[in-house]
Parts: sequence; structure tokens; C-alpha cells
Amino acid sequence: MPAIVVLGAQWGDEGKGKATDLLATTDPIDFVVRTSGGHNAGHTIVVNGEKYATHLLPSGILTPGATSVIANGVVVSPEALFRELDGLLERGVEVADLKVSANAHVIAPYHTVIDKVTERFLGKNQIGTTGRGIGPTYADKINRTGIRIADLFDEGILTEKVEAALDVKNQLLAKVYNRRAMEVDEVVEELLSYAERLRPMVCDTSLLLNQALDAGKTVLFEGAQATMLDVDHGTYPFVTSSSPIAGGVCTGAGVGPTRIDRIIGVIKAYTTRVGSGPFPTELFDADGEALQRIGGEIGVSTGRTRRCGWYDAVIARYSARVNGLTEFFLTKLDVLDSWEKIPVCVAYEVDGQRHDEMPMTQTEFHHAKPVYEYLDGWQEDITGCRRFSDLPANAQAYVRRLEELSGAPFWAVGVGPGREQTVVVH
Ligand code: 2SA
Ligand code: GDP
Ligand code: MG
Repeated sequence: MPAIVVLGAQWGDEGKGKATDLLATTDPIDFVVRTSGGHNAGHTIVVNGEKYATHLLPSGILTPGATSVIANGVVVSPEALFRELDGLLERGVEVADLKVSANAHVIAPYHTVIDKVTERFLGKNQIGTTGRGIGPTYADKINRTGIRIADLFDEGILTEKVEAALDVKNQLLAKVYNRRAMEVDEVVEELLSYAERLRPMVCDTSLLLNQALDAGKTVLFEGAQATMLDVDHGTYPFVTSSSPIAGGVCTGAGVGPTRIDRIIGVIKAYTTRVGSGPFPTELFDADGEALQRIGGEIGVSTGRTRRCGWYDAVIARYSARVNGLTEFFLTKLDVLDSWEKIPVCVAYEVDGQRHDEMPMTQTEFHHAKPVYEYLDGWQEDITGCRRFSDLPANAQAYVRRLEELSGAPFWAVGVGPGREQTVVVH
């Protein structure tokens, strides 16, 4: 299988890091590629009981022999990139080869400042961003005022671009947000300080990946954030500023859609969300607290507590559709071990009307009330199961029912955070 996409089917933190890591350890993977987002992502991988978190780096960085690629669709903070690399090196990790697209956009210090002050300014309407400068960097990209990695190797061009960007940004910072203006020299100097260390990593990653596919290599495209956070197909405006869906992989990597063989949607056996925005199955009771506690639902990048709710099959079907999923990887089934009955949302009721599919507008989605089906729990520890047939009958039935409701076959099920804690269904 030469080109595989792994992406989030809900609002993120489904366990994509584990899914990519698992694929990379069972089949030899030559390239692991990030195509959207930046260091707002947080992937946790547990290897031999050791926990690692990656943010900007593809999780393939932990797989020796695989080349990690940060493609053109990613927004790169060079400071965060080297902090993360050095953190792994200090822990004695053998890091894989890393390539960075010359066309990836750079998160400059002013993007982070603007992200944070805008959120504060929005008050109760805030998005709940990670404060990493993601939105302002993508805004500059679309506005054609962004800085790309290649610009770090030409001081003249970099200075011109920073000058042009700060011309507008300093007015915004001073007049709207009452903040100190930023100096062109200060920003240019900081960005130039990363250039020499970056230089050997920088290349045309679209060419690299297409040539690799031509040569029959296996390429794994690793999603960050998730379908419901997609700027087009998510819960706008409570979304991130990139395209984490399958289509975004093609623009974010410069690889055509005909080259993709497998698209795996990672989905939790329940649902979580960080930040603001609608969430029909959200729980505000002891069940929600229990899911949060048992599931360890805390943001990997910002340490924020994640909102928790039951499995939402409407979202699953929507994700299967907008991504063209070939399969799902269901994670964290073990978190549900203690419940006697487990509600699963099969449809919504919106202003008195049943919706089996995602409502057309965000206003309707804000009003969506879950219609639940109640499945029997198994009340048994499943973390030691290694084959589907090892799972208790009710756990098997839960997985089978979810599969019927979700619009794509279930490939595997996670029964614990460890690499080996996975059960293959098909
Ligand atoms: P941003 O910073 O502009 O991308 O924020 C916009 C929205 O996107 C959400 N978002 C995320 N949701 C889940 N997980 C994410 N990554 C980290 C993790 C989050 C963390 O894996 O745990 O540590 O808090 C992530 N990144 C962005 C964000 O909450 C906003 O709703
Ligand atoms: P990502 O952003 O999608 O990569 O996911 P995160 O790393 O942010 O969050 C997923 C969390 O769930 C991590 O702490 C993983 O170690 C953990 N995890 C993944 N799969 C499983 C599973 O099957 N069971 C349990 N209990 N934890 C899991
Ligand atoms: Mg995460």
C-alpha cells in the first residue's frame, strides 16, 4: 500500500499518533508526512512504556529508517521545531531523517502575539485556540503576505516581507490592541538565526514524495487536528485555519488524489473536544467527568481539559463521507470498560425534526439534540485483549453496531495506549 492517509474523524485527539506509529511498526514505512497545521497538534505515542509527545514533528520521527517530512501545507515555527527536536535528542531518542518544504509558511513572533491578543479581545466569543499563531499565519498565507521557509535564506527578501507585514500588523497591535509595536530588525534577526540549522533539511517535498511514490515507496500522511475542525467542513468558526480532511493532504503535500490508496479515519469510542463550539453529545454530569478521568482527556500541547461526550455516529458518517474513508480505526474502547449501558448517538433532533445526516447549517447543528440508542456494556477489563475474539461478547457487539452506523468498515480497535494494545477486526 504505497500511500496511506491517517486523519482525525472527530474533533482531534482520537489517537492518530498511535495509529501512525502502529502502521509504521507493522509495515515498513518510508516517509511519514505532516501536511497541515503546525505545533498546535499534540500526538502521544507510548513505546515500551515510555511516553513521547510530538507537536510539529511527524510521529514518524520516532521510527528510525523512515524519513519525516513537513510538507508545504504546514505552518512552521522554527523555534518550536528545534525545541521539539532537541527535547527528543536530550532523551536519547534516535531521531529519523527530517525534510522541510521550502514552501511551508513560517510562524513569525508577531503571529503568536496576534493569535493571543485576538482571543483575549474576543472575550466570550473566543475560539479557544492553542495560542500558537496558527490562524494569523494561515491568514497571511491566503492574503499573500506570508513568509515561507525559502525566504529565510535571502536576508533582503526576508527583510522586505517582514517590513510589509509589520507595516499593517503594528498598526493593528498599537491602534486596536494597545500593544507595543514590533521591530523589523528584531524579527528578521530571530528568523535568520534558524536558517543554517534548517538549510540541510529544506527541499522540494512535493517532488521528493512523488518520486518516492513512483519508486514504489510507502508514504504515510499523518493528520493533525480533525475533520470537525476543518476550515471548510468543520464547525465554522470554531475550527482551525487549515484543511485537516483528506483533500487537504493533496494540497498540503503536492500529491494528486489519484495517488492515495487508503484513508483511515481515527475515531474514539466516545467523543472529545477542546476549545469552544457546538458538541451535541457533550456531557456535563458524572459520566462526562468519568470519561475525562478514565480517558486521561487533557490537551497534549496546552494542558487544557477536554470536553467529553458519547459516540456520535452522525459525525462518523459525515467524516466517512467528506474524507472518502476506506476504513476507521476505533480507539480507546477500554475507557468504556466500567459502564453498564453505553449511549450512542444515532441521529439528531433539530427543532422537532429528525436528522440522520449532518444538518446543512451551523445554526441547526447548534440546536442538535442527540437521539440515543443504548448498548449493553461489558464491565470487564479489555486492556489485555489482543484478538477481536478475545473481547467480551458485548464489546464485540458494541464495535459491530458502531461499524454498522458509521459508514466505513472498522479496521482495528485500540484497547489501551500501548503500541501492542490493538485488536484487528478485519
Ligand atoms: P488553533 O490553535 O487556531 O488551531 O485553534 C483552533 C481550534 O482548533 C482546536 N485545536 C485542537 N483540538 C484538539 N487537539 C489539538 N491539539 C492539541 C492536542 C490541543 C491542546 O492534541 O491535545 O493541547 O490543547 C488542537 N489544535 C487545535 C482548538 O482547540 C480550537 O478549537
Ligand atoms: P492525537 O492528537 O489524535 O494523536 O491524539 P492524542 O495523542 O492527543 O490523544 C490520544 C490519547 O489517547 C493519547 O494519550 C494516547 O496515548 C491515548 N490512546 C490512544 N489509543 C488508545 C487506546 O486505545 N486506549 C487508551 N486507553 N488510550 C489510547
Ligand atoms: Mg492531539
